[in-house]
Amino acid sequence: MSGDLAGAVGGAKPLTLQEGCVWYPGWLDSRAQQDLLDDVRAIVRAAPLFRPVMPRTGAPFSVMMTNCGPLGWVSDQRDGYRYQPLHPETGQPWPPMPRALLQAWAALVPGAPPPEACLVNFYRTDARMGLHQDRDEGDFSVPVLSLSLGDTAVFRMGGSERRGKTRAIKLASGDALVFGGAARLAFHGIDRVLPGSSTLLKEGGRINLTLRRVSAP
Ligand code: MD3
Ligand code: FE
Repeated sequence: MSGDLAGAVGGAKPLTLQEGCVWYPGWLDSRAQQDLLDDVRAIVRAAPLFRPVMPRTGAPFSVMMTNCGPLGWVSDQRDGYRYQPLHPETGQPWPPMPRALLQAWAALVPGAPPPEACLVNFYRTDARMGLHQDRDEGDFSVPVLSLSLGDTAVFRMGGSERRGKTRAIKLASGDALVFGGAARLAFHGIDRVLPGSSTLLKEGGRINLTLRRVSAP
């Protein structure tokens, strides 16, 4: 069950990290974080975590994933990165997006067409995500919204070229980030998770949810 996110907006002011990239530290208060975690647990029961592998090489990701919403992001060795309406292992449709996520989208990306996919990433404390761009969507004009739960992560972000300068910020439980404009195609990744930095997840680790528009509005 999810509470009213409108009442859960954190006190910290939004910070613009670069053009199109706005960070809302503590956007979800602890009650909203717990409620969203309950939603995530229900999603994982309906759509079990899977471990994607890289196209061609078949190298496994250290992050495990699932999705909710009409489409989900998947990857395997043969067919590579893509969005599809069915879970790759169960063959079932992804569960619907919880109301709390749709409310967060309406609040932080006002006027955007509805999100079609929410990718849910699970990091154990040894998981990482290398620097990459998100380019599997059909439209880059709509921002991506990220929400973090659990242990703090060192998030690294650069520009639209891999070799450019990067900066790192610590993303904590409850933080929201919006990536629009030029930031939509910025290189980004997770350097590491800081063990023991949050008590939200009993076994530690981190969850990141990214809401995305996949097809042209
Ligand atoms: C900037 N996830 O799922 S969230 C991803 O914390 C991903 O799990 C990381 O990168 C995580 O693709 C980083 C921040 C994020 C997410 C999507 C973006 C930044 C982004 C898409 C475009 C630009
Ligand atoms: Fe990404």
